[in-house]
Parts: sequence; C-alpha cells; structure tokens
Amino acid sequence: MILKLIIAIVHDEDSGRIIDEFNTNNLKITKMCSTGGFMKSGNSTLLSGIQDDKVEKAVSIIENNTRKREGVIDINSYKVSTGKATIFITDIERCEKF
Ligand code: 2BA
Repeated sequence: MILKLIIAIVHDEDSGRIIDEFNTNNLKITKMCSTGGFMKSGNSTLLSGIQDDKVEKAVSIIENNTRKREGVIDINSYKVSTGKATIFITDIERCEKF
C-alpha cells in the first residue's frame, strides 16, 4: 500500500470544517497549532497520512472548506492576502503503529 503524507497550512477558522469532513470520509487527520512566519499570527497545520488513491479526495476537501483572507501587518498598515491553503504532499517511506 502506497502512503502519502499531506501537510496543509490553513487558516485557524477553516480547520474545524476540514477535520469534520475528513472524519465523515473516514480519513485520519491531526491538527497542530502553528504560526505564520510573515504575519506572525496563528494558523493551523494539518497532517494526514493517507493512501495514495485518497489524496485527491483529501485535497478537494481542503480546497472546498477554505477561503482567501486579507490581513494587515503593522509596517505602514501593509495589506497582505493569504491564500486558501498551502499544501505539501510527500511520500511516506515507513509507517509503524504500535
Ligand atoms: P505567513 O508566513 O504568515 O504568510 C501570510 C501571507 O503573507 C502569505 O499567504 C503571503 O500572501 C504573504 N507573504 C508571506 N511571505 C511574504 C513576503 N516575504 N513578502 C510579501 N508577502 C508575503 P500564503 O502564501 O497563503 O501563506 C499562508 C501561510 O502558509 C503562511 O503564513 C505560512 O505559515 C504558510 N506557508 C506558505 N508558504 C509556505 C512555505 N513555502 N513553506 C512553509 N510555510 C508556508
């Protein structure tokens, strides 16, 4: 079985819906609290170890449950728009559960 790891950085407010949808579709997910390096504000990093053939389903759940946002940072009230999600997908070489 080929396993992939999805790492998705999303807005905090979007994470609950994504997690609910993963659960509904019997996909496993872990939420980690994280901080954006540029905005220095909280976001959520979601981890999912998933079968290769479920990756597209997972990516569409993330895409359909996120939205773009505008933030302001403190240097001359500079406006920044944050994307819906940043997603990295990598191979899992080995996975053990005890
Ligand atoms: P932040 O680093 O807080 O970045 C928030 C938004 O600020 C970014 O949205 C981008 O539109 C803008 N931004 C970031 N760096 C910038 C810069 N040097 N100059 C001008 N504008 C800049 P997104 O690209 O949608 O990223 C949202 C969050 O996703 C990021 O929050 C960061 O936590 C994460 N992220 C994005 N790309 C990443 C990457 N290649 N590696 C690791 N984390 C990443």
